[in-house]
Amino acid sequence: MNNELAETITNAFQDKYAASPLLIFSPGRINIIGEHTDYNDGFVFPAAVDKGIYAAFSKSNSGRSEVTAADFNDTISFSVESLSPMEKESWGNYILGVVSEIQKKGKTVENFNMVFAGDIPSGSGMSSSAALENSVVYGLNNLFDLGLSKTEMILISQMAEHNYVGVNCGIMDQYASMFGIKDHALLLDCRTVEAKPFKIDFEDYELMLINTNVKHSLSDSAYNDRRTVCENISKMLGVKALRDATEADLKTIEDKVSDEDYQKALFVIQENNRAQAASKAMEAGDLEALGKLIYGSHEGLQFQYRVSCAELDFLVEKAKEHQGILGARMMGGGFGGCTINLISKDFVNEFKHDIAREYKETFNKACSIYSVELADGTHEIN
Ligand code: GAF
Repeated sequence: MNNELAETITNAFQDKYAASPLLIFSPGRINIIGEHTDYNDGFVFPAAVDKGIYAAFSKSNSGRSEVTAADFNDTISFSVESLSPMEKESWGNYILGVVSEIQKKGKTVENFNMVFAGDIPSGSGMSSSAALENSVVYGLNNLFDLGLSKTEMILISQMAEHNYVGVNCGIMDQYASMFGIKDHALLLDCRTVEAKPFKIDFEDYELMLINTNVKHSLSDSAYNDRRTVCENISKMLGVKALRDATEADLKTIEDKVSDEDYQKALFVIQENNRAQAASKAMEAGDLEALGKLIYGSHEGLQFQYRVSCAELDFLVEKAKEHQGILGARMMGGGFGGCTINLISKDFVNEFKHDIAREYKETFNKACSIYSVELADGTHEIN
């Protein structure tokens, strides 16, 4: 919990509106394994982290809503009675999208004021967007007594991302951010939207993130394109989603699709199997097996699903060469952001030191390294 940031946001809100706000924390997430499986109705293995969005809210009497992103020192003003998307890439779309989706549920949101800031490293792929969406829907649900369940709230956040932000994301990020449990990762079945919590204690090992500090352009359109490929192949196979297909099923249409699309669908089927196998490995305490699955996930993301980039591949290759690392892979949508590494505690310092130097030498920029703490999901701070 970042008490300093919580206090800064509260003070900024009080200075601006002379009122005590409702304060919400909504976390970012990591994902151990199960990438690009969520929109295929498959399994993912995320956890909420102790970094996220701090958002302060109150009702507005001015007939307008005002939202300030303290990090960018930028304010937008609008009326909840007439909403439309802002230009692409505007942070305001995360807010307006959520309000609009709440309204589509037949709920009445009055005008409000909001000030927010976050401590999720930008472009890290730890889903600051889902954290922001969830903070808005959770805050407005409390403020206006809307009676939304947590599951309804995450579906609203997801639809805001589809309809206002333009990314046809799955449900993983919003779920993990809303339902996170301290010290646990969640094996989430994205079809039933139900999860099994796993206590994460790897004893002599820990999870470490390395941020490439790059975000390559076109990642949103590449994401949507891949989702379309998966949906088209599901249709050809006559299944609801790729989660329902086996490798043998896919083989039957091999000559009807391009090799690239075939490999993408194959990746999804295999990644979904890996996510489930990972839960078995964790239940058995078999970290070596878990590590192999994690390396396998990266290989698939790199060569079959093609959502990696040179910086991510470099970090994973270096992890493979280094002593004490059981698994490493890119995390999240891809084209930048972080790798997640399952590393022996004995080698953390040495690897940090080596990788920082090697990354700098190769890409002429710094990577950032974080240990992660698994935290509770979106909640009110008193
Ligand atoms: C992004 C999306 F928002 C998620 O829904 C998920 O598909 C992920 O990429 C890839 O696993 O974070």
